[in-house]
Order: sequence, then structure tokens, then C-alpha cells
Amino acid sequence: MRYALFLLALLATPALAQIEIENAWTRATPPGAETAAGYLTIRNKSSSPDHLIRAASPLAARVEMHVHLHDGDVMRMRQVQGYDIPARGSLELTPGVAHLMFVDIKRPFKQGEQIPVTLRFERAGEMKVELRVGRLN
Ligand SMILES: [Cu+2]
Repeated sequence: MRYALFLLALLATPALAQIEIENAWTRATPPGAETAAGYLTIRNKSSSPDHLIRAASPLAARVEMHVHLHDGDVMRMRQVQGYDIPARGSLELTPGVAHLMFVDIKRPFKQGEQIPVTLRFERAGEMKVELRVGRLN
């Protein structure tokens, strides 16, 4: 009986612990801006790969997943349907590589505040993170 309870407790442990978010940040937005880019590192401690399938924030109409492409001297961004996070590895969304794109933000992001974002992973499920707002540059 005690063993069965222990097993239940193990099964009930959320898979979320398998994913860790680090260094989540964005920038303050200038007046009138409609978009903002968010950056973070997603660390997967699990032995299975995972996939970020959706992102959302109450402060934006939608949050898209973008990657950067170098087109000659021009840097363009392209929307992707998700990000792969390798088993026992990490994915870094950093300037010039990839970002979460906040589209139609509902108000400016102010330096020092936290922007709530909900991430949905294929395996680990839903996870809430906060992006710290750095200065406008
Ligand atoms: Cu973008």
C-alpha cells in the first residue's frame, strides 16, 4: 500500500520540472510600438526531445515564434510553427537568432516590469514565465 502511494506520487509529479526557463527578457517599447521581441533560454532536462508549440501573453493579441534569416546584408524574420528543444539540451532565443514576437501589444512595455507569458510544450505541458523588461535601445 505504501509503495502504491509512493508510485502515485511519482506519477503525479508534473513533467514541467523537465523544462527550465532561464534569462527571460524583453525590451521597453517606444511609444506607439505595436510589436516587441522576447528572448529566453529553454533547457530540457528530460531524455526526450520536446517541442514548444504555442506561446501567449495577456499583453499581446498573439505571440508568434520567429527565427532570423540572413538574406545578403538584410536580416529578415520568419514565423515558424514551433521550436524543437533537444533531449538534455537547450534552445537559446537570442537577438539575431530567434525570438518570441509579441504582436499588437496592448500597452507599452516599461523598463523594470515583468511580462507574463504562457508557454505550451508538447510533452511538458503548459508553463508560465515572466520576461523582465530591460531598457529601450
Ligand atoms: Cu519577429
